[in-house]
Amino acid sequence: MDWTDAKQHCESLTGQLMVIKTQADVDAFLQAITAAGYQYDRFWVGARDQEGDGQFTYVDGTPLASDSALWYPNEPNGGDCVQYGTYGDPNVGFQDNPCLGTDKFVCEIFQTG
Ligand SMILES: [Ca+2]
Ligand SMILES: [Ca+2]
Repeated sequence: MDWTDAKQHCESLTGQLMVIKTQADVDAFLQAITAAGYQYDRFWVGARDQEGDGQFTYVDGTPLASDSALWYPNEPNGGDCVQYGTYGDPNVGFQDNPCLGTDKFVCEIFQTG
């Protein structure tokens, strides 16, 4: 799915497109994709800069700083929707890419009780 379809799919499941803010979030993401059999892949995450180039916002409304240490080297560099993953080398991080690309994604599902 593209970024928008992925976001809506997660919302239809009473969740949200994965939000990664901390190293603990990164660890949970890597654990989830490894458990699902993925490696060296990239996944849409719940952040984009719809409001203006370089002003990234998570789907929960909080900002994603363009100088966050979670960005891959030399990113962001002009894309609009954020992916997180590995890119064929040991590094992992955010990349901004065209929103209409088709890619995997991880939903966070909210639970009560
Ligand atoms: Ca952009
Ligand atoms: Ca980019």
